[in-house]
Amino acid sequence: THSYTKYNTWDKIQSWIASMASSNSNLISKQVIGNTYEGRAMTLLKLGKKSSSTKPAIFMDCGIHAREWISPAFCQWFVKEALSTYGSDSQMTSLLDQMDVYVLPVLNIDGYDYTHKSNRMWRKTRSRKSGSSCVGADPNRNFDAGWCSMGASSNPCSDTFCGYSPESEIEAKNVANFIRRNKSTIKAYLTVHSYSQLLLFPYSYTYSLAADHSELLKVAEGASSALRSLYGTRYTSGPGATTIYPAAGGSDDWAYDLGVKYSYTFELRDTGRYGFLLPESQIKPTCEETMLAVKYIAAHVQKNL
Ligand code: 0X9
Ligand code: ZN
Ligand code: ZN
Repeated sequence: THSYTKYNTWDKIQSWIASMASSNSNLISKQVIGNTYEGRAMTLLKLGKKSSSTKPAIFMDCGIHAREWISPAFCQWFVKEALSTYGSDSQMTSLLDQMDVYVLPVLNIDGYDYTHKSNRMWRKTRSRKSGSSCVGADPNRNFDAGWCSMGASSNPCSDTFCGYSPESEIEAKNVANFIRRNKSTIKAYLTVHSYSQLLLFPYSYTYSLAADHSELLKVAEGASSALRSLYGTRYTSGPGATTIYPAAGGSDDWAYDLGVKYSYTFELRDTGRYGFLLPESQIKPTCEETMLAVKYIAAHVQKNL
């Protein structure tokens, strides 16, 4: 059975998605944005008060990297909190009244399923191509942003393989197509990873500073302080290239260059004690503190609509 304080399998998450969407129809709807390489439906949840006009939106995905289990746990937590605090929490109420929040609970579903069934440390997709016996590409090296120019590998056996071309991975392509289709309404792009306790923003494919660098930094620092206020967890914020490492083909840089100004990558707990194997006892505190950061960013986006 599904639990917000456990690492749920894809089967559990899939039925959770269906039940969330059917039991809260005034605030939530779902749509399939495509299928994964292995044929699983990529279902996007849309949270927000129904409106007759098109609302501005925030897009958030989790589980780009298969082994980063705290990430999908956070997307599930976010949906639960949004629905359960709408009407009582003034900020959440105002957010969902004014904006829609698209949540993709698991982007790399095939990889996530593989980490539950075969190899806990798998990172990439599960696509195959004749000519190589190695499986998968790194979906966060596969977006069309300085593609494969640095911090990525053209070797199909590498964990940071950029793929055979930009958006060669159907999961990246489905997300990119959705964001392109909705680019006039999407004001923020949030992507959730682990671990290292970082709040990153563009660029990672170049050392050049983003045009909106100072605003992105100010908002990241405010979000990090909000996060720290709950349990004292320290985050570092900055551009990806200098804060973690240069790495091209990431979804954050791609969304930013498309015109989505507020583009952030979260690297959740911890700083390496448990790494990807973060104990389930830390799901609740990690998610509660991260909610504060996401809500801080959302409030800033709302203020600047
Ligand atoms: O390397 C990544 O894709 C991310 N770190 S992780 O340990 N979760 O793999 C960082 C992504 C930062 N953004 C870009 N490189 N565009
Ligand atoms: Zn990651
Ligand atoms: Zn809560």
